[in-house]
Amino acid sequence: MKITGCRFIIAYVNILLLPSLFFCEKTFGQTPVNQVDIHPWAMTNVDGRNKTSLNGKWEAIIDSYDAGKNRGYWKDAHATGKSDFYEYDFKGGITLNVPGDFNSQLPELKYYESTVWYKRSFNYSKSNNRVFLHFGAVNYIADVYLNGIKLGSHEGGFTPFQFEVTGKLNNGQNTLILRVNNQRRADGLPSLDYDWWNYGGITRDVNLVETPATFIEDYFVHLAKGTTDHIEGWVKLNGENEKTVQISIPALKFHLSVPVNGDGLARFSAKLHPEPWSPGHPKLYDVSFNSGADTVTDKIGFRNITVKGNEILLNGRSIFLRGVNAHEEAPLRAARAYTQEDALEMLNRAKELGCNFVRLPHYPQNEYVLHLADKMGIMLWEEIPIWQTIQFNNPDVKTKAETFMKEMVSRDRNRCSVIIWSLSNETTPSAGRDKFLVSLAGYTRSLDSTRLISSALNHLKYEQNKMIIADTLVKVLDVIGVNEYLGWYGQWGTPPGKIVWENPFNKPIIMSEFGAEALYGNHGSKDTASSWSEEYQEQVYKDQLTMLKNIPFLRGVSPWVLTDFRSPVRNLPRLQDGWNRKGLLSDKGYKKRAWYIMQAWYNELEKNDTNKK
Ligand code: GCB
Repeated sequence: MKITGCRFIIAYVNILLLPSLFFCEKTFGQTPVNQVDIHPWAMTNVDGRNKTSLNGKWEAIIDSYDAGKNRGYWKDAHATGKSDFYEYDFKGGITLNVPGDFNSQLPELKYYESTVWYKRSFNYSKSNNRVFLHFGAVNYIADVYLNGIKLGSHEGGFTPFQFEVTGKLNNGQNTLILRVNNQRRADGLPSLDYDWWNYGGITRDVNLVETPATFIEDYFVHLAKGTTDHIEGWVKLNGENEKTVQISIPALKFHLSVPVNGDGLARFSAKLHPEPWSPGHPKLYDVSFNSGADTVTDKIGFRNITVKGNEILLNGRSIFLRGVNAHEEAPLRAARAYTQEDALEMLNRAKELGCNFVRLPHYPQNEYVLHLADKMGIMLWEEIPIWQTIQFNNPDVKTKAETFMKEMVSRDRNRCSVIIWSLSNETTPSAGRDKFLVSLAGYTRSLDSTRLISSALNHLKYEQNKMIIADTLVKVLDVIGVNEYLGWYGQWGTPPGKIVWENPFNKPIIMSEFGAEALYGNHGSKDTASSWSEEYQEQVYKDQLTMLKNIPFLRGVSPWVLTDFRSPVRNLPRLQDGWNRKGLLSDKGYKKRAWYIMQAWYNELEKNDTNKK
């Protein structure tokens, strides 16, 4: 988006335009009791566990000056004597739904960016199990207190975290208090400026998870890179009591017992012939992992995704990604989306458009989205919130990026729908940026070497009629994502059919963003951007398709964006009113004219898609 400054880096222009497996045993280790854990890990597949939901109505205090930090709100103190008093109380105040962002729940919180304290009491009956408090996501910083004692903190609004509370719970009533702060930070990810709503709060599920003393903490099962008949993977135990892990895939008559090494890791590999997962055949297998008293089951699809020259290959066959971008928002409620129904609605609309691919920009969405995409046969791009300007020279920010990447990859690496891990969106090349992102690319591959690495780049050189990707990051990417807004932030200059894209990299290119704004129902000139009309947006899409169909090495597209979404930087009265209007669908879900242009092209492409069978 960027309203000021250059959209693309244009050099020599006189005409136009503005513009091998690595295991994180160290970081995954069990946190010693009493130690404050800054970046706690989270077990994979929380839904496959013995869990008790702590969702529901939580008591809350709006603390705009963040005063409760010094005044001890986590103590939940109550006056007992004649002369003492406290100037806060959860009782009798407001309540907020968990999960749910706080901004959309009360009118006075619409633009709120500061602290809200949350409280919830629950009963627990002592058992021999180990117990964990698991949070699907809290935006942005969470300080977590159990019965007046700090368990730890977590930074990052879109990934899960947990604290072990074994031995810390009362037999009977327990009180959980969270300080949640969604202030934007210069050293945050994202940083201060971005183009979506900063929904704060406990935005995803909260669960109390019970496990045996030794439990299955994490696992990764997949086809060996480039094969369709060779499954490999590992299972990581937490605890010391068990010496073997059993893995079974009953539908393939596969049952294996694997010894656990000194680090709690059981690696395996086997010749097997699963039916490959693809959009036309989204086959999932029940896979179960057992060790001692713990069993976890999952539904896993097997496919491989590779690149060869300019091609992207799914199970060895060339594919074209018919995509769309979609924020995690429920536009009808003007709120952060968080339910299964929200996820289904978004993916159904993408299917209706003719998509086999959805780019999830610019942060990891709810796990529901990924499970549904597995089931529905939709390929996904997942990204961490490195959006435009962040502090690339700040070592703390680098640590945060690695942590967010690790949290996303560990949560989702068993989801076959995810084919691309994206490092970042529209960053400006510099020595500091290159060092940071090159290292992040290596780190991501060390977490998962089976997927493709990409990034959405927007530094382009436009010379006469040639379009050249001018970003040094290309060298570490498997797939090059390009965001270009020709017809909107940048003028065409050359007729769309005459623009020649260059690709000296011998790598596939995806047009990861393009589009234009239009207010649904607003009609006007197809030639004037400032008409904000459906006709202008439609014309941009027609022109884009003329150009895109001419790019021989283009392997996918994802227009910006499926649905209008809320953004505080979009302040044109009547036309925007706090909404980014680049949706193919309006905030009420109505189709704009441009929708039909995309849909017709996708229908045409689908007819020739050999992967749909
Ligand atoms: C972009 C950004 C996206 C914005 C979009 C816009 O390049 O990646 O986050 O919302 O443009 O609408 O300007």
